[in-house]
Amino acid sequence: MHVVATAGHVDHGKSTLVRALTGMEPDRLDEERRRGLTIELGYAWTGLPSGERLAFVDVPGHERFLGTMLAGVGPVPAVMFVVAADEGWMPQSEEHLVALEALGLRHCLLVVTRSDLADPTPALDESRTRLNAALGPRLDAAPVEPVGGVGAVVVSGRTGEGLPELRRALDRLVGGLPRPDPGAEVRLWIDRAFSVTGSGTVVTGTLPAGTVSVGDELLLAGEPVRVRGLESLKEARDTVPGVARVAVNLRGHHLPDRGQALVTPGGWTYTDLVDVRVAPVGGQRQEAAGLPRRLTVHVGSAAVTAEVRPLGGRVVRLRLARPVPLHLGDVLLLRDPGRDRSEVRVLAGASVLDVRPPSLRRRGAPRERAALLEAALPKPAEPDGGSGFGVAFALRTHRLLRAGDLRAMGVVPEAPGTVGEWYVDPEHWAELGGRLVAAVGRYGEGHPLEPAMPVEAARHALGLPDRRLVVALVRPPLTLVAGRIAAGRAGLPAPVARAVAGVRRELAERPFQAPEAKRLAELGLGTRELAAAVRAGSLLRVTDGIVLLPGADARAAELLSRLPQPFTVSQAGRALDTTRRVAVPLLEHLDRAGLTERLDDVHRRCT
Ligand SMILES: Nc1nc2c(ncn2[C@@H]2O[C@H](COP(=O)(O)OP(=O)(O)OP(=O)(O)O)[C@@H](O)[C@H]2O)c(=O)[nH]1
Ligand SMILES: [Mg+2]
Repeated sequence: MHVVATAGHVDHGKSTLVRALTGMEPDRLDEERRRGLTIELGYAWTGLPSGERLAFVDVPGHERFLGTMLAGVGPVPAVMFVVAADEGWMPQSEEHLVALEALGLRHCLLVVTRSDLADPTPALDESRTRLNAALGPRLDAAPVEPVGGVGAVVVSGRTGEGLPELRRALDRLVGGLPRPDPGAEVRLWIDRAFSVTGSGTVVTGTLPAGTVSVGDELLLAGEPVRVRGLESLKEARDTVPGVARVAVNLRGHHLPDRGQALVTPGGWTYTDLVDVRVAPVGGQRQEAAGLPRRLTVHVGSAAVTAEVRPLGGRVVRLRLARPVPLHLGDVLLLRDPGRDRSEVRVLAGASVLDVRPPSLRRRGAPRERAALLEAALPKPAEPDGGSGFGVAFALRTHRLLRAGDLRAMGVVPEAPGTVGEWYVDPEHWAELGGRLVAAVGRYGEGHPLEPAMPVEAARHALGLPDRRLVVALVRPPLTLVAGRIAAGRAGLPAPVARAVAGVRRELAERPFQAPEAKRLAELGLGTRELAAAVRAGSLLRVTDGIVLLPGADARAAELLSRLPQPFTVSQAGRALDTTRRVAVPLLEHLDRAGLTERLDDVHRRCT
C-alpha cells in the first residue's frame, strides 16, 4: 500500500480528482459540502492498474488551513500537486510548493486539471518549471517523463479525460518510492482522533515506516498505551507495516490531540530543545539570524511554537513549547505565524542536528557549537531527509553515548560498542588515552608514597561516566593493579627483558593461560624478576606466580560481561579459555578492582 497527499491552490480540483479516482468522498463534513471547500483532511483509496493499493490524504487549499495541509502532508512520502488549467499558478500553489521544498519532498506528480475549461498548456509549462526549480535537485529518479524532472499529466476531473493516464502516472510514482523498513521505530503522527461507541478512542494517521500490531505497547506523549485494535482502509488487521493509513484503537484512553504521536518506547528522543540547520526555501537566502524570535515548527502532524536562538551561520537552537519525539535528520518546517496573509509564510526547512544539545552559557559557546555541528555534518554538506546521519555523526558531536541513546536518536550502530554498551568517538577515545597517561603521571607526582592512581580518581579526572571506560583505557605503559592505575617504568635488565618478552609472546596467543611455575623457572623468572617486570608495566600480577599481559584484566571483564549474569567460575574459565588455576585468582583480582562482584560462594556478576 502507498499513501499520496494532494497539494495545490484552493478550488483547483484536488478533491474532485480524488473523488474521480477512488469513487469515495474526501469531503465528509456538511460544512465542506455546503461551501464546496475542503476544511479537514480527507481520506480515500483505490486500486491502481498494477494492483497496488493507493490511499490519498486530501488536503485543503485555502490559505487559512495551511496548518491542516501541513499536518496531512508531513508524514507522507509523495504528493499529487494539482493546478487548474483555467487559473494557472496561484498564491497557495506557491505556498504549498515552498512547504514541500522545506519538507524535503522527493516524489511528486504534477496534475493540471480542469482542462475542459481552458487550454492547459500555459498552466502546465509554468507549473512544471516552478516545480522542477524547487524540487528538481532533490527528486529521486524521475518516475515520469520528462527525465530528470517532475512528471506531469493533463486531466479533467469533470469529463474524466486523462484519468486512465493519471492512474498509470500514479502507478509509476508509487513504483519509484523507496520501500520503508518494516523494522523501523514506529512514529505514527495522529491526524484525527475520535470516540467510537463501544470501542473507545480511535486515532488515525499515516504510518511512514515500521510495523504496528495489535497488543503492541507504544508511547503517547511519553505515557504507555496498548494497541487494542487496528484497521487499515476500513479493514481489521492484526499487523500493519508502513507505508499505510492506519486507525488504532486505544480503548479507554482520553482523546489525544492532532500532532501527538504514537511511538515505539525507547525508539525516539522526546525533546523540547533541538539544534537544527536551516535550509532556505523559495529561492530566498534565509540567514538564520533573520528568522523571527518566535515561530511555529511543523513536523509530522504537529505544530509547536518555538523560541529561536541563532548560534552561528545557519545553525539555530529551537526551544519548543512542548516535547516532541525526534530523531537526528528529521526535517522540520519553520513558519512565521504572525506575518501578513499575503506573504509566503513558510520561512525555511531545518534538519535536526541534535536532540540532546548541551547548555551554552560561556561567551562564545554558541558560535563554537555551530562550528562543531557544521564540521561534523555528513558530506556532502547538505543533509537530506534523515539519510547520512549515522553513528559517526552522533559520536562526533556527543563523543560518548550509550547504545540506548543512539537508538533514541535514530542512529543504529552496526558494530559492538567500544566498551560494553558505550560508544566513543574514535578521536575522543585516543585523546582520553593520552589524558589518562598524563593524569596518572600527575597523581604520582602528587602522591609519591602511593604512586598508583585509583580508577575512581581517574574516572573523575577524565570526567567519564563509567569506570569500565577508564579500565578499557589502561594500556601499556599504564597497568591496572588492584583497582589502581600505575605508570610503567622502563629499565629491566636485558636477560629479564628477554625472558619477559618470551612470556608476552606466549600470552599474546592465549591471553588467559598464565605460564606455569615450571615455565617461569625455565625462563629464569623468579619472584624478584617478576616483581620488576610488573613494576615496569610489562606484566600484570594476578597473584603470586600468576602473571598475565597488562590490560588482560580489563579484557577479561569485557568478555565476562557478555556472559549471562551471574556466572560461575567454570563458566568464566570457559569464556576466557583457561583453567581454575588462573580463573580463580583472576576473578578475585577482578573483585578487588571492582570489575566483578562476588554474590555467593559460587556466583559472580560484572559490575
Ligand atoms: N469544469 C470543471 N470543474 C472542475 C474540475 N475539477 C473541479 N472542478 C470544480 O472546481 C470546484 C472546486 O473543486 P474541488 O475539487 O473542491 O477543489 P479543491 O482543490 O479540492 O478545493 P479545496 O479543497 O477547497 O482547496 C468545484 O466546483 C468543482 O466542481 C474540472 O476538471 N472541470
Ligand atoms: Mg478539496
